[in-house]
Amino acid sequence: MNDRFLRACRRQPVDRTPLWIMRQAGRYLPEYRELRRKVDFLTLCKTPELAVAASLQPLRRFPLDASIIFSDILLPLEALGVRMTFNPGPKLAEPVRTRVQVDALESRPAAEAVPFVADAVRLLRRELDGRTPVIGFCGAPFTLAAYLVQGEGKEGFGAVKTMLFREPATLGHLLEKLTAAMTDYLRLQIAAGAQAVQIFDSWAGLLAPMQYERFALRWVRAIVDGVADLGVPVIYFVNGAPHLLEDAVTSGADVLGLCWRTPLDVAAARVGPGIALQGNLDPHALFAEPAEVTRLAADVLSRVAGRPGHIMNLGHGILPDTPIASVEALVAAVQATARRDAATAPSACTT
Ligand code: 1CP
Repeated sequence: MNDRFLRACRRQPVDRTPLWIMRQAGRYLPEYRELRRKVDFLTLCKTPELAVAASLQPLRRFPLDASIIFSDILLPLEALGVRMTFNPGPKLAEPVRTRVQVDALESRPAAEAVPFVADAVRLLRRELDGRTPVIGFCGAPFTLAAYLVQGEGKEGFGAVKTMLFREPATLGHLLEKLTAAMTDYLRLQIAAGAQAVQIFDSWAGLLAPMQYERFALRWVRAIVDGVADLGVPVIYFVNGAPHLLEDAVTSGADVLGLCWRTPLDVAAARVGPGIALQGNLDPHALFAEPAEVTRLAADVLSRVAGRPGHIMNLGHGILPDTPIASVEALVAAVQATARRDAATAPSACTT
């Protein structure tokens, strides 16, 4: 089995840096666009055979070191009774803005509300047969609340920040419910066979350190604690948060996923050696010519070369118009590190 991704999560030695790409199944792949011409996004997520087909698409093209279940961070909110559509971003039937609405959220077990996710994990494990590990995921409570309160994706997510300052107790109550639901949801995925999980905090960077602990980090810590007994590595991806790194590292996760804004060597010095790092090539770097992509990827890799625990990735999800040739250049740059390491490592039979 290819376990270099899991080994890097645990800061164990690896033959080369593992690579996977956030949003690796998606619209930059012609075969994904083809699949989506036949079926809408929610049906794709809710049909295990189709979700697994989407998860496998990037692995057919590129020798990636991990596979991620095909879904969306908002989908498990159906367990709370939230209804949504996608076009292409999420839109909720009704934003959740009042204490009465928060109190009315249901708490159905994920196994009942979204059983197709567990089925997809099982099927993906079977199809991969050890070729790569399977990553499960969820949204972090603050990031989910940002969508729930706003009702859709929106620059700045002003509605949740307004609630934070005007009605902090209501937001706290919402975050508590989301934390319980996401703990249950990750446990379901791990029980079905997910070998690592990632918590996406895509919008926690909108918070100042004064609010980050109370409204984002403590809930992430509760989820990490809530799955710790299951023994799989946890990745905490926090986007847009160079001002929060020293706090984020206290989440308890095994791996800190970084956005592209902080050079990895700087981040490594700030967080210390006790946690693996994931990232962090700027997704827009993939719009450069392939030779430049190679150079930029090599730069990211070199910044933490020799530091135990690095998983190569982008600093945020891959963009829909990304050229395939750029992903190939990224893959080649990661593979070149193994050849370079082999060339510079002392030969085993010289002594
Ligand atoms: O293989 C994979 O990695 C794809 C699976 C995946 C994941 C991990 C999808 C499919 N979405 C996500 C996570 C996700 N969804 C996040 C966290 C990662 C991040 O920060 O990028 C977020 C914030 C969302 C919310 C979301 N869903 C957006 C973002 C835009 C917005 O309005 O705020 C979008 C475009 C979606 C829909 C969606 N999810 C996934 C896909 C492929 C799509 C596009 C739907 C389509 O047209 O096919």
